[in-house]
Amino acid sequence: MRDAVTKLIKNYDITGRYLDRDAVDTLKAYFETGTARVKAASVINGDAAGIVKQTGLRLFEELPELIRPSGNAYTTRRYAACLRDMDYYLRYASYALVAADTNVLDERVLQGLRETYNSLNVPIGSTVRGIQIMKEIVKEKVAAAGIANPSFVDLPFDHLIRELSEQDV
Ligand SMILES: CCC1=C(C)/C(=C/C2=NC(=C\c3[nH]c(/C=C4\NC(=O)[C@H](C)[C@H]4CC)c(C)c3CCC(=O)O)/C(CCC(=O)O)=C2C)NC1=O
Repeated sequence: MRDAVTKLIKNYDITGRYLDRDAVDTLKAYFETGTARVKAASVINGDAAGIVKQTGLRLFEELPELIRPSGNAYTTRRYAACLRDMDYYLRYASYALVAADTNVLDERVLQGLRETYNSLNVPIGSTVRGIQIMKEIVKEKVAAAGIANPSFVDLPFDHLIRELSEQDV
């Protein structure tokens, strides 16, 4: 697992360089956005269950076939598994926000996920839609908490969306 700082130091250490101007700019940006990123994470932590619940409601309202008898989220067990997955995405997105790096998502969430979903017929497009809805809800809450320019919140969600959507080769 890595964050923006360990990633940077690792890259400079590999080539035995002192931190140059680019590195300092990257570090400055990391520390300048630090308070906002931590605040966004605490907005998430403060209402994680509510965010997951709202995401589910909006997703199933938009795609009601998911919870009909032929749908993948039909039955109490699968409905719960779906919301649990959304909870995983939210929790790991909050880690990635604090780290200012998406590596934790690659290592802990995305590895093997598409294969698992494909083998269980979990619809990836609908899951991606769920993550988009969750991103919007989180951004609304972060903005409502008075954090200016909440666009940095996009990073982990967009990464999950991009990696999950990727076509099979
Ligand atoms: C922390 C990293 C991590 C992730 C991400 C994870 C995902 C994950 N989701 C699973 C299942 C599942 N995932 C879903 C999700 C959905 N179905 C839908 O129709 C919706 C579109 C969607 C919710 C948005 C469902 C319904 C299952 C159960 C499928 C089944 O057992 O038939 C499974 C199979 C094993 C299980 O049921 O627990 C895994 C491994 N597990 C992990 O440890």
